[in-house]
Amino acid sequence: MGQGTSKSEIKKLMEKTTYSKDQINQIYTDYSCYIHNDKGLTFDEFKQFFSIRFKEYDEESLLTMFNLFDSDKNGNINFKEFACAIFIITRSPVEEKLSFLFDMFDRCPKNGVLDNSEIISIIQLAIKTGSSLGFGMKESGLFVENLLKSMERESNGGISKQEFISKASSDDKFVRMLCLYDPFGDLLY
Ligand SMILES: [Ca+2]
Ligand SMILES: [Ca+2]
Repeated sequence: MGQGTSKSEIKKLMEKTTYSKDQINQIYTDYSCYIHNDKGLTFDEFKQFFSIRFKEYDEESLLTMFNLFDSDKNGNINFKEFACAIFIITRSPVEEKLSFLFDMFDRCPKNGVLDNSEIISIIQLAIKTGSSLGFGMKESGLFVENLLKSMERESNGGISKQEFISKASSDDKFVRMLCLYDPFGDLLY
């Protein structure tokens, strides 16, 4: 496996993501089809890879997502960053997905709380992506309303990450509406 991914790094990756060695190899093969330089995926290549899953996402959300996955902040997604991204998007526990979504939407300003406008952005996106995934408008509307109400009761001036995770993790519908779901069967994403 290229890009200086050593055996011990693969082992670490397997521990972190719970993927088997074969699955890591499969992810690497898919990843290799999209890269055009050995630093890793550019933002455009990243978008191309995820275009089917995140087709309703706006550019700004995708860019924020890309930057969050780019943990060494070099402007490319290398293989390790990529495998972790795939894991967060699909198989990670719901709390981890929510933590990621929180970081993605805590952006203007990035201050450790979600204020009203950030909550509205996340809900607007959830409704848009949820309806394209087959969640009914009424169903998603009601769900979002309940989510908002329960959050309002708890918070003054913003929702902390802890509140957000504890409120939204009661079921995984919210993260699934935002396209963070584990695919069926043997599919990895
Ligand atoms: Ca990087
Ligand atoms: Ca904020």
